[in-house]
Amino acid sequence: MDIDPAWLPPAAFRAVGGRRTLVRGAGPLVDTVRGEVAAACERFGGRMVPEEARADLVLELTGDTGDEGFACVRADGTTTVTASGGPGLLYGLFHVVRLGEDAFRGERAREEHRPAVALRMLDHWDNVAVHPVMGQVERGYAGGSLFWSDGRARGDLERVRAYGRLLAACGINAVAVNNVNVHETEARLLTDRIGEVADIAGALRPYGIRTHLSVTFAAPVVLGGLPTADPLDERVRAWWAGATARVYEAIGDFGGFVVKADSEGRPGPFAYGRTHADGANLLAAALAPHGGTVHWRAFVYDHRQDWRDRTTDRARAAYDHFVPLDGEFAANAVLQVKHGPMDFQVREPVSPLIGAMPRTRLAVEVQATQEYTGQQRHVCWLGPMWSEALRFRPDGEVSAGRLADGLVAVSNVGDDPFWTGHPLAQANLYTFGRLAWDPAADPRAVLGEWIALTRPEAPARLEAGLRAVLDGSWRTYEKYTAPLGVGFMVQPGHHYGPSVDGYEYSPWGTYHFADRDGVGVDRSAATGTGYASQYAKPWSELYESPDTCPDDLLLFFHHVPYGHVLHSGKTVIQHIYDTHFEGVEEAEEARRVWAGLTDLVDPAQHARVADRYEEQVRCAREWRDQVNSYFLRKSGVPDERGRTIH
Ligand code: GCW
Repeated sequence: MDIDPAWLPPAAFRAVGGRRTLVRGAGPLVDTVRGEVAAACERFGGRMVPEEARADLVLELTGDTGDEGFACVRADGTTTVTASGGPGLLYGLFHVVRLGEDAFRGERAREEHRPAVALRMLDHWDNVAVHPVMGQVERGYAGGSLFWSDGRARGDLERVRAYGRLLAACGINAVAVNNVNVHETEARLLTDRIGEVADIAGALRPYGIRTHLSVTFAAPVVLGGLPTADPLDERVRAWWAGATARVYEAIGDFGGFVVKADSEGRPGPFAYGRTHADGANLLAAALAPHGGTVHWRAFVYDHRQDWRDRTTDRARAAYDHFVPLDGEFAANAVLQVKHGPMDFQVREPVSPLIGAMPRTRLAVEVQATQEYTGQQRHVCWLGPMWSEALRFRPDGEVSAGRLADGLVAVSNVGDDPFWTGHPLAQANLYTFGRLAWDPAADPRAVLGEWIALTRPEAPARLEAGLRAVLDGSWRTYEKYTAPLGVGFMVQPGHHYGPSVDGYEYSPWGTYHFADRDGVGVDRSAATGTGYASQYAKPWSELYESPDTCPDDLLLFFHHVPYGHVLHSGKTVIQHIYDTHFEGVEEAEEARRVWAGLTDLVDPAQHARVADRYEEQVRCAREWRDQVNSYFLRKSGVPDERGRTIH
């Protein structure tokens, strides 16, 4: 099967390709721009023109827009894009592609575009060797890895280059090529196997993408033969400096390291009585002379807790571990924080760490791979969720300050011909890139862009159909899964499908505490774990009381009786029943809408999505029936509307 062109089908270049274009400037990314325009012209009959000739489109390396910014203006029949850096010129070209014919109509006042966030990154949780439990890609739902296959580099660099092209077209500029859980084979990418990483970096570079590597904190021991990985040991520091210098010999523009330390059993500084700042600064020092950055993950919590112990609250962990270290991290260390305090659930509050470390560089991590949101068998467009998180202001609506230096998504891409397994999951990847470029963008406008690019000739009925099935899909998914922010209730291990008590008596810190009287986790300061007080005002006050806590998050913050009345006017138990019935109905309706688009979508793609809708509806019914039956049996409260609950 051919590889799906995703949001860069040839027809997306029709407007550019039919015109006379002048590209002015030199450098590798300018060559990429030239190559793109030349290919489009070949297809659509336009041409590249020389200096003196009249041009419809000028793409020019000049001005002062910063490396990634560009300006666009149209006057006297010519559209001009200027940029002071190669990446900016490339982004400017893709901007014109997005505008399509509009780029060549009338006049356009000069507009400057610059990314609001400097680092826009995808982390691949790809293993080099197939892991006995996690497989080739940890939490991967799109086939194998684009980069690795069964212990080796996959070698298909054309595909990697095509991937880089798609990423550049939505504004992503960094990729980490291996899993943050760094196993034995993968550890060696840092040393004797760096050449394989260099090949990938070479294929991504023409699209302005820097390559990063996940490394193990124990590398000096497992690769260097040292007796310790203590960050304050001179031998350890020298080993990292040497290893890092050799990485830069192979990859001159290498981005840096990603580290998961003291997290879910990975090695880290705690073993040596050192702090996470000591750990991060060790790697930061090795990278600094070369201009690299260490991304140090804040996903540190006790994954061996006793479910009987109600005083330990996993949600508190990142804040408790890291806030005392504010100000201690090196300038080229970035703390990478999951957007919520738990783990990529369908509904979580924004992590209180965001905004609480003003003297530390921060990157926010979201999960495009749909581990907890339907595993790319369900349609769940996450744009609105990410947008809510990115618009969150730690001190209320007061500051418009900088939230993060970086935005990172765990990639949802594999070697699948549609890239993302579920063809409609491509929308998540595109939306992530565009929101990373501009976190204030309206996600629905971004969805519109994605539709227009992906299907340039789409009749209104297709556009409306795609919007109908994608727009509300996150809320639909939320409705038929765990209610009111309580989270989890998934099958342990693989995390697909319902199991209400699946994690209730486990060591993972993921409980809902349902009993015959009520459900939810008391995280208030007055009577609970105190998590609510990790927020600044007004959030700490708002979350503290069930009276002011938003309905969506009620069970995340409070344990309430089933008869507790929500702001919506419904009781908690009736809300659970109603949303679960509605969620299934909405999934069925989406399946119906998709079925009506048969004549407008490529048959292979239509069939793939139609199959997945069968599975989504089956699974949604399973969720509905297990969750509703569970709560009926616990509470004894019947459904007001007398529907079938088993
Ligand atoms: O969500 C959990 C996943 C793990 C993952 C971990 C993490 C890479 O279940 O598979 O490990 O988060 O983010 O480190």
